[in-house]
Amino acid sequence: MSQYENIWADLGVDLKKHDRLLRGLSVLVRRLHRKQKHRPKAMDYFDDILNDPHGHRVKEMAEHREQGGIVVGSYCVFIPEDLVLAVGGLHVGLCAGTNFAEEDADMYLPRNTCPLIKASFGFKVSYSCPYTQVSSVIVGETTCDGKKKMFEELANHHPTYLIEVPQKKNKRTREFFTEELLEFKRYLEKLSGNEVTAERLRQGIDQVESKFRALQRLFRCRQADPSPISGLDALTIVQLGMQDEVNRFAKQVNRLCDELEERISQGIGVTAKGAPRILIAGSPMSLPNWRLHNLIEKAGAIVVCEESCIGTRLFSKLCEPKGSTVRHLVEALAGRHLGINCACFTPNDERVEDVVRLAKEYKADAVIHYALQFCHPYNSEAGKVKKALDAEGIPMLEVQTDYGDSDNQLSMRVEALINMV
Ligand code: BJ8
Repeated sequence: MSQYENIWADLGVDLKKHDRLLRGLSVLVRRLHRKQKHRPKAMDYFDDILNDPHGHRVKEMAEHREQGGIVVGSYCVFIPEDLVLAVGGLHVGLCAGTNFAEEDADMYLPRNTCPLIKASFGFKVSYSCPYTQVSSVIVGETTCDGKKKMFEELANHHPTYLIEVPQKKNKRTREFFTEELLEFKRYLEKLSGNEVTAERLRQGIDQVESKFRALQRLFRCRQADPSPISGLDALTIVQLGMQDEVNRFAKQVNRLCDELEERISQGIGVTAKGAPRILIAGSPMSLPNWRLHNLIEKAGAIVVCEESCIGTRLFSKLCEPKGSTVRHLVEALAGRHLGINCACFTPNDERVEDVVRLAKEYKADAVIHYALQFCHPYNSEAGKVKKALDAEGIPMLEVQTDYGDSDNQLSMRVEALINMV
């Protein structure tokens, strides 16, 4: 029996289902992460979290709530963690990357719903995720239609708040989004009983952006040839950053980067120099969606970058406030978030430009455009991305998958791409 079982039970977690979930996760970690060679020593911190994914951090969150604090869960990088920190709250990313609770989700959502939505919602209605259970509120957003409609149903199962995200980027929608975030600020103040002062918000932004800077540093290390870290490990770190305490996480990523930079100076990598380098662009890969990285790296190539919200879209933009009042800072947050080139925007040419630029910066030999099944925004953009990459002579493979287990066909296509570059 786990030392955390009482906490999970108090949160209303279905212990039997949860036990199955944890066992499945531990098999995956043994099969994928532990089998890798030449891993950096400073992965020890992240391995400890993987070994105990719902333990220590869930306990911290449950204790925070017992002491009167709030925990805010969300499914999208458009929800600013900075504002949550400014009211003394904790933030947790709840997106799920497994079909574990698909059957539970199918009772409420259309079958042809994106697997990320089904998985995340399924965790709620199956009571199998302690992070979902510990959330005082889940904050949704109006990005894709599937999510919008899921949030309507979610509100029947959990306290929910919705932020309207514009679909176009211009001065008017930036003003609108600023007002939307100010409204969210007022909501958080009421929920927590704490006021957002300019000083607290500045501190919140500094903490979040020190995490972003640490991730930027990690990704710069991946530009080296040979890369000092596998794509699987780098992806896992970004995934774990959705739940971990922000300062501790940034410190550990920086500690890892010290080692990676040392490795780079000595020419030490996880593959031989010259191994095929792959950039993945598209739908976010939430924990434990490690399938594509595993296939690519098992075939002898290395994933050097993810153009994704569990990747560069999360951390590339920083705030540029034009003053120091709360309104100035919230305006800067709106600007930072509207700089995220999610496929839910139209037009969204900036994302196509990002993929081409990143492919060059990371010296990628090929791009895999990854879209989840029924994810219309990313599936629809694949053609434009391919055209732009074709013009630069960079090969692209278009992949569309769900969270199912069958790898055969995907594996053959990935190997064919790697043999070609
Ligand atoms: S900012 S990518 S985190 S919305 S994969 S649920 S788009 S059907 S997750 Fe996303 Fe925010 Fe955009 Fe990023 Fe819909 Fe597509 Fe599913 Fe998606």
